[in-house]
Amino acid sequence: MNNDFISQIRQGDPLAVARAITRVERGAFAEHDETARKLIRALFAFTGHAHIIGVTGAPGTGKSTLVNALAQEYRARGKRVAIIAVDPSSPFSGGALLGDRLRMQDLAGTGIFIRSMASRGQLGGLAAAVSDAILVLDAAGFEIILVETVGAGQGEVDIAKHAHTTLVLEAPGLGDEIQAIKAGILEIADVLVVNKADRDGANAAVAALEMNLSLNPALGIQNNSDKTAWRPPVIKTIALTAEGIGDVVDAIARHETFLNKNGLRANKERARFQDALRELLQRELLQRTLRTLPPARWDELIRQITERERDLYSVADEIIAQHSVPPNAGV
Ligand SMILES: Nc1nc2c(ncn2[C@@H]2O[C@H](COP(=O)(O)OP(=O)(O)O)[C@@H](O)[C@H]2O)c(=O)[nH]1
Ligand SMILES: [Mg+2]
Repeated sequence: MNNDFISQIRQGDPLAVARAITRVERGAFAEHDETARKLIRALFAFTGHAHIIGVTGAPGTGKSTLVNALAQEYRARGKRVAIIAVDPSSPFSGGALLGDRLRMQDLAGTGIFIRSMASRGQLGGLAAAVSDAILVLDAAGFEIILVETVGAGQGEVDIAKHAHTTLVLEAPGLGDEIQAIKAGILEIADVLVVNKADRDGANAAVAALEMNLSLNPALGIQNNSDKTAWRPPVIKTIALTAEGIGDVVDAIARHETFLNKNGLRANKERARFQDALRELLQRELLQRTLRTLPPARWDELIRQITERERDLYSVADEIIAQHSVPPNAGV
């Protein structure tokens, strides 16, 4: 790996950082990409300093607007900030692209790094791409990394697991039910934000969330032995006018202090890398196994299964026994 490139990334040079993310993104979706691996290997030792903030919630709740406002507030407080906007739902949606372009214009010249990433139809690849992009930004010295995801399904919740602090967004007027409760993402919230507080129903949404927190005392308990409790604060914002944004930044800081004081940051990191390593192994083992299996043999095995000559389990056992990778093969 070119040392100039690595030092440009580490200095936070925006073009080098953008190029690095393009490489790891390509690597995450490719079958085997040695460049992307070498890059992460070279950068990994310099990571571990950023505070990663996940922002999730139903489409239209105002995540992008809030993330932009948060980034500007952090900037005003002298922090180096980067944004990753993940849009797994609509990789080809012109609307999302247009929205992202407007956002980038909005942030042009502010020194805030922003990057959007789409799934290309593979959630597994997307999670790996986001995970690696976070590492690049961390190594590049960004102190705050904001990751925006649509909170609708399992894949998005997984991406939120990479965060040290997870914000769950609600907004009144998207239907009478609280989306986070419906989607079961309240469990992952460290800070609850009721955005669009300029609209009717914001106070009712706050009350519903507070009631839910009281009814489920387990919410907010972080996973440690002495069951140290963190009750997620519920904060009203008007992201459009940046009202309440300072309160959100303060709540995130309190959560960060709470994590550090109770040794819980390490738990978050363990959860994050356990997930990432599992996913990496799954992809690697599958790819390496299939690479040693001749296509004709694969077709024959599929034929045997469809003709009911053999069952799936014995075929899988055979493939694993005969074709899993010997050490040093395939790399
Ligand atoms: N009235 C009102 N509208 C908002 C507020 N925040 C965002 N919006 C609008 O809500 C729409 C969706 O916002 P966006 O940030 O794209 O939501 P996302 O889909 O969750 O990323 C946009 O038209 C925003 O301008 C707010 O605080 N009040
Ligand atoms: Mg958005």
